[in-house]
Amino acid sequence: MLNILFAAGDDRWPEYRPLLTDRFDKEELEVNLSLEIAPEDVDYIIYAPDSALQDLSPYVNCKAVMSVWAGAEAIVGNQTITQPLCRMVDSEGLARGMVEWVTGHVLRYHLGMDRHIVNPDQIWHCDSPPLAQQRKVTVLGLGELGQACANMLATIGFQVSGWSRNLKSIEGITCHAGDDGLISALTDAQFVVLLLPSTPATENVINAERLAVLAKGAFVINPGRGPLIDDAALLAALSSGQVAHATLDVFRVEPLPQDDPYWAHPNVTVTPHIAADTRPLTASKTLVANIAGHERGEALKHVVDRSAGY
Ligand code: NDP
Ligand code: OXD
Repeated sequence: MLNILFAAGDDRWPEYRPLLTDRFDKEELEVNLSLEIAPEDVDYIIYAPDSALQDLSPYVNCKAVMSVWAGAEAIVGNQTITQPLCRMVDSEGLARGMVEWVTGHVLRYHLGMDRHIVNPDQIWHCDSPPLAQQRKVTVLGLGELGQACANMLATIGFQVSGWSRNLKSIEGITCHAGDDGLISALTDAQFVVLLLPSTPATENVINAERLAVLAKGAFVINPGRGPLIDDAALLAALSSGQVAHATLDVFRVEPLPQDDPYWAHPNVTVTPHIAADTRPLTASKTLVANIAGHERGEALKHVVDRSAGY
């Protein structure tokens, strides 16, 4: 019998409980899944960074902490988590949501939808948009989510470049890595999609110098994390027209304070950190599969590299 502590928020428990139970049954694992278990008896913790449980030091026999979030920046610094820490990777739910959100926002700008949707003067805008193959899109971060988005955008026909820490080889995507690679990836890009984790190395990766190499009138789409952008530099680039419009889903402070200039800016679309939710149905499948695999002696999947911060 495995003891699985659910510490991903009591509000999430009613939805997760039957789904996790069903998945454990399918894996033929006998478990005690509960909100309360004596710490020394706990085998695995299903966790969320916003959990009331912050001191994990009493869980001395815990084999792994499995976060339901993809981003790990809020937990990598928790010194009481000494157990292996796994993050959420879910190609059937989270990644699909991100692909839909990113593709939707890229297509909005590519097709110039706004001027037809909001057209109070009833202007007959008859210039048709170019084809996707005439547009360069750069995706910063080619991990689980960045790669899924880059592949979809390439399938639609965009010229897609990507940037990551380690150089990748992905069919249909021009891949770059490292500092020089970043400037090459961004030069003349008409769209930039940020899907990097928030780490000390990625803070302000989008700054004045890098915004300046984009194509004039580029679009910036950030579903990654707020600290990836130097906000003052982005606001200046929006004022000068170097950036035509930005869609921002994540911010340094969330919810975004009412007096933040992003709210009032006519060329900024704010969405409230909804780009890609963890979907309990598919997330339960990946959580339980990881635990079941580990119990069979397989290596844990999606383990956070604490030294890299993601
Ligand atoms: P991954 O860890 O799979 O991918 C991260 C990518 O970023 C990798 O390609 C990695 O490079 C690259 N990277 C990391 N550090 C650097 C660096 N210093 N320089 C260049 N590239 C770097 O993460 P996911 O794709 O699963 O998620 C990405 C982020 O999306 C999450 O961290 C989270 O912040 C955000 N997110 C936002 C959501 C929302 O609703 N808004 C929902 C879910 C996630 P390499 O491949 O070489 O390691
Ligand atoms: C996540 C997020 O990291 O929703 O999962 O941002």
